[in-house]
Amino acid sequence: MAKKVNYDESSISVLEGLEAVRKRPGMYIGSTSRKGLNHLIYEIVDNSVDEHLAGECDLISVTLEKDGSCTVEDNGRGIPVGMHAKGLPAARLVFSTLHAGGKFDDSVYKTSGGLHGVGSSVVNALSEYMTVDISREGYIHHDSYSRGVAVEKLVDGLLPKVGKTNKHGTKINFLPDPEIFEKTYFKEDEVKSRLHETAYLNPGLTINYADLRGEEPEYVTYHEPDGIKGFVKEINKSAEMLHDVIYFRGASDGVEVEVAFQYCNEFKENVLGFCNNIYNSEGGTHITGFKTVLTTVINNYARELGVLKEKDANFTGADVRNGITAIVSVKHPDPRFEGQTKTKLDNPDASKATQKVCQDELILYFDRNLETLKAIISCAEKSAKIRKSEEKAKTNLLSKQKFSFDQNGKLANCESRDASKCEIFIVEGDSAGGSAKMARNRMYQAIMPIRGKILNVEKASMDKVLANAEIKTLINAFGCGFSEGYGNDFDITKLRYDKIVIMADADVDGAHICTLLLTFFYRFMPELIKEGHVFIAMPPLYKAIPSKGQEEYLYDDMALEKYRKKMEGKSFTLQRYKGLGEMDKEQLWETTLDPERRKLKLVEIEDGLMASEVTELLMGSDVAPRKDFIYKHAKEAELDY
Ligand code: TSJ
Repeated sequence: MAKKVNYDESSISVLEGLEAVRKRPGMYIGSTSRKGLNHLIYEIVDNSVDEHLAGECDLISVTLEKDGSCTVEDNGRGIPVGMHAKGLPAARLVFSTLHAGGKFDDSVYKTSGGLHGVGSSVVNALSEYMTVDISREGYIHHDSYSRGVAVEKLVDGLLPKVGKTNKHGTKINFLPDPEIFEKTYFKEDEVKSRLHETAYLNPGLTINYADLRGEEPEYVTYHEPDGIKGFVKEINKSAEMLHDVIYFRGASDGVEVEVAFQYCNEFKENVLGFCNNIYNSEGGTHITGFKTVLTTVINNYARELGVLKEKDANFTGADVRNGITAIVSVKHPDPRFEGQTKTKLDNPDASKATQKVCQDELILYFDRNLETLKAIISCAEKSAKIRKSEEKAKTNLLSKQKFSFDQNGKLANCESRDASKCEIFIVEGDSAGGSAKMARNRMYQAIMPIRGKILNVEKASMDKVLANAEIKTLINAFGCGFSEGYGNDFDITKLRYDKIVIMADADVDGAHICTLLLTFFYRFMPELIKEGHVFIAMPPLYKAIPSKGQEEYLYDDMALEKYRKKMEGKSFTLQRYKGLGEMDKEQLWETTLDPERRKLKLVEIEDGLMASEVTELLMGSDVAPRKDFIYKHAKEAELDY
């Protein structure tokens, strides 16, 4: 009897806890857009990774099921199923209590990822259904939930046994609740990228991925025995590498530090930080620790070798990192995070430990590998040269800025000054620009036509971009300055438009212009992209005109295929748009400008691997993959707004 009362009480508090999650899901998973959706998977997978870190699991499988649900299974010990002090089976408690850190036995989780463990009950609360199968102690123990509420009947207070087994492990299947999420279709590229990253960070782990949703199922196995060394190799695979990957590890003050890096002949830097296997998109103390030591060490060697003379100024940190791809991965017993997305590692001892380990190991390595050292120093020299020319270009730009504001009258600004409602369309070509100016809602939509040809960004020639009149007009129009290398004039709070929309033809030239603009934003105003202000307009490729019924715009070949199926037997003519210039102003409004009907692709950068790929594509010298990237992302576009 006492037990029963107990159960009721805990189930009530459970409900209240998870009800809060359903009321304010954003508070728990960041957002209910697709980003939040994919996080559900990561929350669950991270638990299995923790089991791996505890030394108890070496295989995880992640399956995107046909019905839209996701299954995560591991070969760990299985979540304990015994009766917990609170009168419920331990496993049920895991899925029905909001536990800070999400772990009911923290001794095991010394290295788990800080804020990221909030999860399994949150995922449960936000799932239309969730089923749990735990194999341990000879049996499969089963449980099930609907929107966070347990629906499985307990047997003598415990989870029902639904079969015998000599295996052990945990299997979770869940379907994100469409009442909560704007979209419930997992984005496979992001899931794969994240799983691949997890495999690099856990060299002893194998992750089997399956996507059973399409007509052709997809299977991928991620196993990366070379760890972060392999990760760096993968990021640099299409670049001209200047030396073998340098790798070292060490520990100091109870913090483990692992570093891999390699320089390439590219004008970019890419330093990724991880704490307890979780990517820190905002960096943090481990990253600053590494950068500080690298800058000092390289400058000291440069003076020692006479590359820098007495009168010369030191290389800046950015100079020293010119061409580097680096991964700094630390394991910390008690990680703290700060920053806008709480992904910036904040522990001062992580910086100290990283500095200690890097200082010792870098000197040990460079003393023995002079050729590599020289190659790295010449990267810094190149960067310093370019930096100086850019500084000049920027000074010129800034001094002329006030007078050059929209000299040639090309920007058709909007009337409203309410930045949250304003949009600016950067339109390829004067004729499309002209139609767009006529078609737009002039209250909220600004139009800036640009001609693509003049804007030819080779890597390392951004000074030319800055000299471009149209780019100057853009910088002025955005109102928030820009930043690169030295100083930081960028202030996103001054941004005059909530959405910056690139509108280019769906052909090679259009893709090129798109790339150039994205490169420009990525390099000089990365916050615009990180904070979700940059979009690519998706004008339709076709207009279908049936002999009877409504005309329809078709945005890609998939849509055309669907339309063909729908119209089977009926006749229609197909008009193909070769470019924006072919549309009259009504068509342009209907298809590309009207917030109710248009399609915009949000430009986003999610995890470390993806960010590196994007950097590679946008900043690298290889043109072909860059084009593919733009096409692919354009093809995957959906209605983001
Ligand atoms: F979090 C979760 F419930 F969603 C979940 C947990 C999801 C998945 C796919 C796996 C897991 C999980 C949990 N895998 N392995 C474990 N291990 C434990 O919970 C566990 C097992 C044994 C012991 C022990 O001390 O004997 C301790 C723990 C934490």
